[in-house]
Amino acid sequence: MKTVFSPGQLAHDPRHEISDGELKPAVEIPARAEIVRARILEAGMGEILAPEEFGMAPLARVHDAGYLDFLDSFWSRWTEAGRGGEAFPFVWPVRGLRADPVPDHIDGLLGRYSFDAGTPMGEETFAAARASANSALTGARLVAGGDRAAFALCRPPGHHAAADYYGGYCFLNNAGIAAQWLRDAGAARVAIFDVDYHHGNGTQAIFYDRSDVLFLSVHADPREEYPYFLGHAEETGIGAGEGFNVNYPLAPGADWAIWSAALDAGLERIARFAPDVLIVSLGLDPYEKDPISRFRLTQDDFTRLGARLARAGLPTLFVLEGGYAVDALGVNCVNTLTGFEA
Ligand code: SP5
Ligand code: ZN
Repeated sequence: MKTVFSPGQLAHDPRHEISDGELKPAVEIPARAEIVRARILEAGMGEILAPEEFGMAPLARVHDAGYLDFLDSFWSRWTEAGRGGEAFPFVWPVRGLRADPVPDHIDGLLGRYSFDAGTPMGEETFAAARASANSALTGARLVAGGDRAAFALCRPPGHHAAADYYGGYCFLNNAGIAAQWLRDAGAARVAIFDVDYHHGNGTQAIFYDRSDVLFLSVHADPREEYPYFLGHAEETGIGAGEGFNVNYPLAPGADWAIWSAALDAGLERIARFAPDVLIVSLGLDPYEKDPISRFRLTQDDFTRLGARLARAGLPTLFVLEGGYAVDALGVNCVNTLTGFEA
C-alpha cells in the first residue's frame, strides 16, 4: 500500500513535556516518523507520496473556528507576550468556571483550548499539524479513489484532539478530519477503530451524537490511565448517535489473548454497521516495551492485528497515532501494514 508523509510534519520538534512531576524529555518527537519511514523503505512496502494541500476547509468541518484561529495565531500572541521556546497551559475552565467568553490573554487562550499540560506547543506546531492532517486527507483520497488501503504516516498524532481542544500530543484530529472528508466525498458510513493504548477521547467527542460515523476504541481503562476522563464502557453515544460509540476499556497488563478478544468484538460490530470505509487509528503503544504504556502486545502480535483487520474486507485507511518505543516503532507499524496485505 502507499504511504503519505510530508517532511513538514517534522517541524514540530518539542524538547520537554510535563510528566511525572518533572519537565521530562518529550516522547512525541520527529524521530518517530523518521524510523517508520525508514522501515517502510527497508521493507519495500510501497511508494511514499507527499500529501496534497487541502487548505483549511476540511479542518473547519471538524474543528471550531475559534480553536483554529487560536492555533494559527498562537505563536505571534506568545512572542508578543515576551515568551519563546515552548508553551504549556496552566489554568482551565473546569466545573463552575466559564469557557466563554473566550479570554484575550494567551495564557487564558491556552487553557481554553487545551485539556492537559503534557503537550508542548511551539512556533512550527500548527504548520506540522496541518501537514499531518493533509497526509490523512491524501490517504482518504487514495482510498476513495479505489486503493484497497493506504497508510497516513501522521505525526503529530490526532485522536486526543477534539473540536475545540488539544492535548495528548494531538492538535488536529487527523482520523476525524479524514472521516468527515470521506462522508463529504460520498461515503454513507465510516467506521473508525482506534487501537491506540489510550482512549481516543477527541474522536469520540467529535462523533458522539452521530450515527453515520461509528467510533470504537480498545484502550487502557480510564480509571487507571490517561486520559482518565473519558473512555468508559457505558459511553455508547447520545441522541442519533446512541449505539454508535463503542469502548473496550481493558485493565493495564492486557496481553494479546485479552486484547484480541476486544478487537474481534469490535470487528463484529463493524461488520453489522457495514461501513463504506474503515479508518484505523493506529497507535503502536499497546506494545509490551512502550515506555509510557502497560499493555503486552509483541512485535508479532502487530502482524496478527493487521491480518485480522484485513478480514473485515473493507477499504481501509490507517492513520498513525501514538507509540513511543521509538527503536521498535518502525517494525511494529510495518508489521501491522504488511500483516494486513499478506
Ligand atoms: C497519541 C498518544 O498516544 N498520546 C498519549 C498522551 C499521553 N500523555 C500522558 C503521558 C503520561 C506518561 N506517564 C508516564 C508514566 C511512566 N513513567
Ligand atoms: Zn497513545
